[in-house]
Formats: sequence, structure tokens, C-alpha cells
Amino acid sequence: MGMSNSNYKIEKIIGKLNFNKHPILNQNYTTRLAYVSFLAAALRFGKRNELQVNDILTTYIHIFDIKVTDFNELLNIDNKHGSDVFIRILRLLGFTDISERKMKFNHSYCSKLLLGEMLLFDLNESGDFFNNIIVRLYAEYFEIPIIFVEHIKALLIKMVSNEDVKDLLKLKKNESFKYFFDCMKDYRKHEATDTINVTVIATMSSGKSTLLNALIGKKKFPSENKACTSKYLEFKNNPKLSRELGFASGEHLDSRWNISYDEIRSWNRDAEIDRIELEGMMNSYSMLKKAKISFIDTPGTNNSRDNQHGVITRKILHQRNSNVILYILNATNLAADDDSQLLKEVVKELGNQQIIFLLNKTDQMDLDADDDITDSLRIARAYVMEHGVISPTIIPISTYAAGLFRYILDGGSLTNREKRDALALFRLFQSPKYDMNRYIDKSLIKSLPQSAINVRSHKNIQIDSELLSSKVIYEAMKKTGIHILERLLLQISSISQIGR
Ligand SMILES: Nc1nc2c(ncn2[C@@H]2O[C@H](COP(=O)(O)OP(=O)(O)O)[C@@H](O)[C@H]2O)c(=O)[nH]1
Ligand SMILES: [Mg+2]
Repeated sequence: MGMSNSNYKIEKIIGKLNFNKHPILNQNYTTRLAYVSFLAAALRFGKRNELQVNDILTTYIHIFDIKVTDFNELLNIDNKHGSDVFIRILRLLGFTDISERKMKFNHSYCSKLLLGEMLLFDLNESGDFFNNIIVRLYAEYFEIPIIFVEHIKALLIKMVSNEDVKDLLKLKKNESFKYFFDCMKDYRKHEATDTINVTVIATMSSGKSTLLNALIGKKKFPSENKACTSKYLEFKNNPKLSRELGFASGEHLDSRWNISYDEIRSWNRDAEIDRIELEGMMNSYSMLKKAKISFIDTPGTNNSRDNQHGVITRKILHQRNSNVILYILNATNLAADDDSQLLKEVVKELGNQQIIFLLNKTDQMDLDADDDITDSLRIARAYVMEHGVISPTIIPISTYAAGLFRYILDGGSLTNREKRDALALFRLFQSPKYDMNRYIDKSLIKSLPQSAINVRSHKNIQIDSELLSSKVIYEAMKKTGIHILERLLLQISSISQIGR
């Protein structure tokens, strides 16, 4: 059973709730295990597919600190035998005197909370419940009166539709639901704060996805040569979220509480998905990691085989929703026809959006031979100004090097090819000529916020046969241009936050 439009929005709310303060965390191990086991039984009989169920349970097991072996044993119980399942769960948990334990569980704080949690997972946007058989049997088995079940349902509906339930929560019988309410409140507060929207625009293969990955400091945006992105893809930074959420929409709806890069890639290839939203934490070395900031990748406009790309990009441009547009110019191929066409469209739709130009792939320039960044910047500047941009900010950058250095710092894994490239780029950026800071207006650099990240406690990191100190990698990262960009973005985000 898949997701439908009627529960996609609810799915998003539940997915974003922070379960790190779950009241069950104060209970002993057996109770926590019992709680997850009952929840697992309900989820497996609910509206979610197996992947989604396993994904949700992984989160609970992790947060509740449950041993995977214990949990697997419980999962082997099949659900076909109705309420028998509860007896088996209790027995497996070592409750020999079942009826006594049943009474205890029934009168505990947990049983009602659990019922509420099972119902929450069962709720549809229209205020209906999926009518999960396990939830019904659970209420029967633990002798929870129908009236109380209905009462909880009504309370949950009110909570998710943001109605005032403060008075209801004062009632003793509802006290366990205060936790849901607090989670929901935190979620709403986070959603209500303004976000800085950063949109990346450039022609195909200029390094849009590579840049976004470098800024986030994690591999999130697929950079694929063949199936290049033809979707709206957004990453929202959420510093409080310890999981990585993914939501796909279009003909095919899907969601994950812990999304993997492989899953993002397969969504990206899925023709029935046209929008992917990711939410999680940025790299721990990022200066923007505490900002409410969101990054949007666009497919560009110049794919002759797929004009859908142009449609999506123009739509985003036309909405003028971005605070900042990052426009990537290719240092090795400046002022191509395609680019000129795209830049014209961007300038036309700029409005109040701030634009920052990036001269990318500077690592591919041979600065020991004839290439010269100062020259390229001059040409780029003239080119951009010809298109009507007055005094443009252009930052030379190597997004590929920046990304690799940041993944290494954050303990991310690299492919063999990336390791090889990282070592070569690391050597390249030792040369002062490749320090991008040299090519940027000194007064601009001085006006930017300083790095608050302190790499005092540096560690040694092994890459192939070489051992490098994190401090040295951090210094190399600063030369790639990414650091200037993030400082600039931090400045913009703090100014627009003050302005509100
Ligand atoms: N050497 C080098 N390669 C880069 C850089 N940025 C991107 N690339 C490569 O250019 C190709 C296209 O990058 P991608 O991010 O997928 O471009 P997009 O189509 O604009 O999203 C990939 O092979 C990247 O590895 C860079 O700064 N230096
Ligand atoms: Mg791309």
C-alpha cells in the first residue's frame, strides 16, 4: 500500500517531529522494547509500505536504544493471529504472568501514549483514520474504552490541524499527550521562521550539484552525467534534526525518515517524481549550519533532449522566491551561447533577489602556464555587466575540491576516484596561486563575518596511504573559494533576519 495525496502532508508533519525527548526514554529497557514492538505490529498493518515501516522503526530503535537482535526476534512474530500477537510479545519479553503484566501495562502511562502514537501514524489529512486492525485489537486487548479511543482521535485531529488544545491537555487523562503537543509546537515554530532560499542556476554540467553538495558538506544532490537532474530538488537545513528526511512528490509520492544517497538517486531517476525535498543537518564545519537556510538545485535550460528542464527552471525563476541566486560560470568555457541565453532570462526575473556569481572549476586552470584567474575574472565581469548586472560579485571557486575537503573533514566516505582526486587537489591548493582569497577584493573579505569554527582539536585523517591533519585540510578548504561564499551567505542571512 502506498501513500496518497490525503496523507502526504500529515506524513511530512510526523516525519519532522523530533522524537528525541520521547517520554518512554525514562522507562526501563523492557518497557521501551514492548512499546516499539507494539508500534511495529501496528505499523506493519498500516498504510505504509515495508520500506517505510522499516525506516521508521530504525529511528525508534535508535532513539530508544534497543538492541537490534532483541527487536528482530520480536519482528519474527507474524501478525496473522490477531490479538494473540500481544500475548506473544509479552511472553517473548519475559512476562510470564501475562495477565498481571497486562494489567500493569494497561494502567501505565505508556499504554495510552502508545495508543495515541499508533493512531497518529494512522491519521489521514482529511481527519479520517486508516482503521488499523492492530490498533483496534490493541484497544480491545488492553481494555481501553471506545470512548477514550474516540477522544484521543479527536484530540489528535485538533493537534495536527493546529487548533488550540491547551485546555484539553490540562486534563489528567490527557497528560501523556502533552509530549506530542510539544513536538508539534516545536515543529510549527521551526516552520514559521523565515528561511533564506538559495537557488543555484547555471547551464548543464557547470557544477550546480557539486556546489550544493560542497555548501552542505554532504553528498545529497546527485551529480550524474547521464540522468542529469530534471527535477526540483531542495535541501533544507534543520540543525535540530538528527535524521535525514526525504519527501518525493509528483505522480509517485514517497517519504523516508532516514534517506540514503542511493534512495535519493533512485528518486532522481524516477520519471514519476518531479519534486524532492530533503531535510537534515549540514556539515559540522559549515558556517551556515545554524542558519535556517534552504538550497535549491535547478536543472538548467539548455538540455536539447529534454525541454522539461527549461520549464522547471523558468518556473522557479518566475516565482522570484529566492533571497540569493548563485549563478555559476564555467572558468574553462566562459560566455558560451547557452549561458548568454540563460543569463538574460535570469537578469530579467531578478527583482529583489540578490545574485552572486561563481567562477567555477578554477582547479582545472593551469595557473603555472598561461591561465590567469585575474584575467578570467575580468572577462567574466565584462560579460556579466554586458547583461545588465551592475557591479557584480564574482567569486572564483573550485566546488569539487571544496566538497571533497569538507566530506573528509566531516568523516564522510569517498570513492576511490574521489580519494585520488582529493589528494591531487590537496597538493594543488598548497600553491599560493590557487588561493582564491587572493583574487577577491580585500575590502569585501574584511567586511564578512569571521569563521566561528575552531579547529583546535585537530585529528589525523588517513586518505589512501597519506595521513593528513584536519587542520591542514581545513586550511586548504578555505582556499577553494567556498569559505568566502559561505561567509557572504551568512552575512546576507543575518542581515535579512535583522531586517524582519
Ligand atoms: N575539476 C572540477 N570539476 C568539477 C567542478 N565542479 C563540478 N565539476 C564536475 O563537473 C561535472 C558536472 O557537475 P554537476 O555538479 O553534475 O553539474 P550540474 O549539471 O550543473 O549539476 C561533474 O563531473 C563534476 O565532478 C570543479 O570545481 N572542478
Ligand atoms: Mg545537477
